[in-house]
Amino acid sequence: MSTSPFTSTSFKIVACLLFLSAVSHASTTLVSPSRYAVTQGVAFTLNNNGASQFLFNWTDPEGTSWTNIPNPTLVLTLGQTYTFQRISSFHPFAIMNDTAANFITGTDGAFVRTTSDSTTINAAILTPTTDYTAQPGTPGNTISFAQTIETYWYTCTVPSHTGMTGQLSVIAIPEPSVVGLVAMGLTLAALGRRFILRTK
Ligand SMILES: [Cu+2]
Repeated sequence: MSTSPFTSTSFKIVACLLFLSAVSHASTTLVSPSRYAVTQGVAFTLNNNGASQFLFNWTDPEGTSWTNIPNPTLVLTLGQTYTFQRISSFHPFAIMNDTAANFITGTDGAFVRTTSDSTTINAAILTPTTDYTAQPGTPGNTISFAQTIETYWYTCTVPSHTGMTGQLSVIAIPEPSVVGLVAMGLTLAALGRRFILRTK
């Protein structure tokens, strides 16, 4: 009796599971540390950790909830609408265009503004600015973000709150699909190779 895990039947089952996991991935995928691909429109509610970070909360359409994620980089999909709502007092949340890259440094989850000049910050906020600034409150107002393919940035408009900053990257093809398909291909190739070697 064979004890090989790579019998024809088990190989087919593994291949099917890998394929299903690749094509039916969740709306939100943690692509790399602090970098989240969110492929369907969701409502982000924004809390904060003092004056140092925004904390993002959202629930995917299929029901998965993400809670108090600090300053995530969000990879958003073109054609989807995302809303942002502040849920506590203070710390207005504003979306800026990519000119903000001139005064932002850091990496996913740890971006920092290098300026505290309100004129500079305000000049980068999408216009009309009231449409792209979520004012705080309990709950605060909601802004809607329908976008083009570009890199955007978010920040707290309080000039000295330099760490309340992050990136919104808008892409046409969801990142996890590409990553998932490549991973699936490599896995299947490796499994197939082992299977062939085993059956020789
Ligand atoms: Cu703030």
